Amino acid sequence: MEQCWRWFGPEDPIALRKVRQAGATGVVSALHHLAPGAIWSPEAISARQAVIESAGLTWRVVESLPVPTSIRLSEAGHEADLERYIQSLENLGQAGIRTICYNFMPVIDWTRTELAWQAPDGSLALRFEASAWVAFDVFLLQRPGAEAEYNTAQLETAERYLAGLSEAQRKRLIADVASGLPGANEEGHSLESLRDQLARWQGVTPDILRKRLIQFLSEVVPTCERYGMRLAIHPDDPPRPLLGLPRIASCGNDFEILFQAVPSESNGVTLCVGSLTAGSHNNASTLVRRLAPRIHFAHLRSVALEPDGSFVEADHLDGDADLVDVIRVLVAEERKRHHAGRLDWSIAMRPDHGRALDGDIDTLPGYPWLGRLKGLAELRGVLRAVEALT
Ligand code: DNO
Repeated sequence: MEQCWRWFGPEDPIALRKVRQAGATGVVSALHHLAPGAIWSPEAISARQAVIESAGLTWRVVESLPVPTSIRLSEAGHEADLERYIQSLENLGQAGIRTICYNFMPVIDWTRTELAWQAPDGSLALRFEASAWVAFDVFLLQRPGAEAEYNTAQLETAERYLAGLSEAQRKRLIADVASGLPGANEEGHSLESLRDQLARWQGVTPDILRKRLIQFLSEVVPTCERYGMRLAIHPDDPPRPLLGLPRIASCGNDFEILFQAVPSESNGVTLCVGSLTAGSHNNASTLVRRLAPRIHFAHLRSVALEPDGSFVEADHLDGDADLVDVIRVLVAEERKRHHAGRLDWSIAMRPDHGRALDGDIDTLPGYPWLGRLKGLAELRGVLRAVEALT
């Protein structure tokens, strides 16, 4: 498995020199300055490639090539956006980039209620607090119909939670949830614009969204096949419906439906262990075995899940998921591909997120320097041991 590092581009406070010193050889990046739907031109792609290569690294994975909302909503005129998406894929294929991560989550991408939860050792982690979520949805956003989706105990706990927050903490909660996290599909929202966006999605059921995703895949996969490229859908994070929006990449069945509908191996998945295991219905060891041939990219991290659905991002090897087992299965899968002569079908991995440690520099939420450095070092140790012993 190639050890990679997510780098947000020239604006990223972590220089590529540091990425190389961390021991990564591959870079996961995107042209974040381009709006979703804009064509990624050959010039823009090769300029980014040149910067990465001049640091002695390779641009291995695109995370993400965002799917414009018009396509996910199947709005009038979305065909032009689709053509541009295919053109971007074509340009990436020409440039030799083979793994493309994307997601189909509506309005809000990955979501947390706290971006600096202090762990007992003083490090700062991302956290999703169930009562904060209900408080946001029912009392701050005041989404029509939200109240009916929770039981009395949940509503009472949320009310108490909200009553305990200062004005500044309430503002913080709104900003943390609505403003969007790094790499998300859409620009951040205020409460007002979030309500407007939700209105756009009224009536879109999971079935409708799934059909659109399958349609999208059948349109883009032929281009991927031509270049030996692999699409890797990112799972819903957390893997449950939020704000009444449909989420269709939350469990093994969701992915299998996609694979059956569009059987090409170019239609694959990003195994984001932390996203998937934030749902008690998912087990990392089961999923990695079930999805192995379609896993083209792995986000390695783990969460500690609580009975009410709250979760906190744990240290990489210390959450609920058995990452040693996950790595063992991925190494075996990759070897199988290599033995079959598919030498460039390696599985890229990156340490996903990390806790901010004392001495860390100010970075994007979830993407600290020291926390990820520690994560990558631990994962590399496991990888080396698995490679040597299996
Ligand atoms: C969070 C990331 C997501 C991911 C997108 C993929 O840390 O895993 O932002 O990049 O959902 O499309």
